[in-house]
Amino acid sequence: MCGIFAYLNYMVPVKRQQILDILIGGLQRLEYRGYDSAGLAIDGGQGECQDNILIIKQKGKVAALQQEILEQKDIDKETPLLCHAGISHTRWATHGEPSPRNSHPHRSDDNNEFVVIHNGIITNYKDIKLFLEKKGYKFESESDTESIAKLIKHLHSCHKNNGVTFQKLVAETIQQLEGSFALVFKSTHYPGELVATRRGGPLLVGVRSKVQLATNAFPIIVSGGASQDGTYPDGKTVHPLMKQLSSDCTDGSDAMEYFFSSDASAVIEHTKQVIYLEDEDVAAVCNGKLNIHRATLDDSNVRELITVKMELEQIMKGNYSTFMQKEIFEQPESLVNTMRGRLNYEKGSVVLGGLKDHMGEIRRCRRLIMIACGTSFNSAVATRQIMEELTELPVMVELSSDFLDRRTPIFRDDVCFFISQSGETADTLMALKYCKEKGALNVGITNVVGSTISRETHCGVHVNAGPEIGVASTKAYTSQIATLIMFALTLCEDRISMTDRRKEIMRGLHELPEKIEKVLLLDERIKEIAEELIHERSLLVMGRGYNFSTCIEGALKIKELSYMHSEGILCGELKHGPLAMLDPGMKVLMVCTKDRVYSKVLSGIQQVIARQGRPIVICNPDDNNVHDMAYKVIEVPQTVDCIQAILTVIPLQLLSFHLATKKGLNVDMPRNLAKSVTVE
Ligand code: G6Q
Ligand code: GLU
Repeated sequence: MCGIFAYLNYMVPVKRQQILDILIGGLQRLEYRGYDSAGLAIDGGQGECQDNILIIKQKGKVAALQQEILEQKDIDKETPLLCHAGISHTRWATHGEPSPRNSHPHRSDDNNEFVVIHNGIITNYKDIKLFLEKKGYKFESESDTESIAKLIKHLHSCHKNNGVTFQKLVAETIQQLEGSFALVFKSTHYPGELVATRRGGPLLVGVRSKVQLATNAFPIIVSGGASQDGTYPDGKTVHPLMKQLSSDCTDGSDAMEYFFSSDASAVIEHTKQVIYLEDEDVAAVCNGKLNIHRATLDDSNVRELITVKMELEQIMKGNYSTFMQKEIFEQPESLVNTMRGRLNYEKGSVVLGGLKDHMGEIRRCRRLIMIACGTSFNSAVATRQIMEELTELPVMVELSSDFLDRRTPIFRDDVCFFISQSGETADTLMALKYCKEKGALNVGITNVVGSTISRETHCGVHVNAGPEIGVASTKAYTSQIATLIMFALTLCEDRISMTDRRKEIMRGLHELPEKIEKVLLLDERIKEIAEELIHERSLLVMGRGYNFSTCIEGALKIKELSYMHSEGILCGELKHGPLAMLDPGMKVLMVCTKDRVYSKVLSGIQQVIARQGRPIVICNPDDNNVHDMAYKVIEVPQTVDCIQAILTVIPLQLLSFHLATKKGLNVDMPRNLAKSVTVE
């Protein structure tokens, strides 16, 4: 995935320097989404001239782009520009190595007549490229995106300047595209205009106006509908907002600013009024007026202007060195937020508002299937057992990509959960579309409000962990587990036989934040252990039962942050092969807490030390059995068995953080990764 950010000011005087600062600031907020190269496009030249577009782009992080801008000598940064459109992009390369020429914006020709920024993959770009090369177009990069820039120029030339609107050109262009995209276009033919569109990639529009807008519902203009200035075919009806914008404003109230972005975190410091675009929407700003067009109406004929609840400090590091560290230490609070208004311990009730209209259907289902990737998949593994116990239903956990490869049979009486922090992961989205076609009831478990999965599922629950910026998921993971446990509790609330078990689990959740605070106090001890482990060639993490998810999630954290090999191993499998990896003196991590499989894990520890292994064991306090065998122990408070995984994973989150820090690696933006993988 990548970061898209664009800014348009209309009748608002803004200097080029300020515009550059706004664009760079937007990219910095989005850098966690993709960061192997960055670029931007603004009106070049001097003063208000809009007849040429200046593209500046560079390999590396946004800081490298900033340096490139500083080295540009002939930019007039001081003349206020009354109307300007700028676009910017942080890339996560899929086609063509990170390099200046493969970076975005991509252009249509040497005159930069059309420039475009893109998130996603155009799967038919080679066909488009071949067609355009036969028309004489010369390509200069390996990126699939360049085909889009040259295609829109080709379509423009086919119109032979017959006054085709920018919006219509973009609509024609995307009809030729296959694959996924979020796009923003700029052109010398349409100065002061931007057009944005999406299919499978997130994109929103922030709106800032000096005056209260006439409406917060933007009607969709179906192609063949209203003309560019928002008047409808009858020549009379005018888009309500247009009244506001098209009236002869003398008090400057026609002044507008628009912010296009991949997510709200880059917009909220400017405005909290945003519109989430849907697939196939074409949002065009012309003469300061925003129109949203579609070729065909979808199930809603308006787009709401909503107020984002995210606060700026939520996306700042605060007193922490990295977002990941902040998010690890935020977990007591994020779990409180996850349970707020849902778990009422005193009343013994759990209410998940987002599901209430579908609980009847969910109760009648024959099977639960949890579908996700990466850490989100691990949260499904963490809760499968309690889901089985409390629902007495078969529960499947599926990796989205493998689920799609197998084309797993899905039935109308299945309930499918799509667990995704970002709500934009392409594989999980594709799995959602597959399950929709099969007629299953689809439930979204997401952390990003307004994300595609949260909007395309029948119902769902926001885990409410707050914005998670660090690429390595931590607080969203523990909140996903708590959310899924709460779901399981709602499904058995009418089972008398489960009353005591429910009470025990609810008490465990209620006490959880305080117990997490205790685990976080281990930070210094974990840091010392990290220094001891940093030279290990591989870190094996062993456990079973409810703690097996901690093993695979801990191993994933170690891999993605420290780049060391690590593997989560089911203790029950040790003697079926993995034990052969043990060398005398080899340090292994093990998780052994007091639950139904405690004695089996103890025997696993014995198998390790029988081969002179040196286990570092995450266990409950004062466990003499473990103390007698372990090389070192990490003690976490005991809690209910199905909640214990939330406490046992935190030492491994901290360990991976310290391993990465000790190695001088970028904790928030590990190499080759991105916060949300919006490409298959
Ligand atoms: C984990 C990574 C990664 C992530 C998956 C799924 O630390 O961030 O494994 O969990 O890419 O992302 P979503 O949860 O956003 O679908
Ligand atoms: N597929 C495009 C490229 O490789 C865009 C990748 C992205 O989403 O950043 O340039």
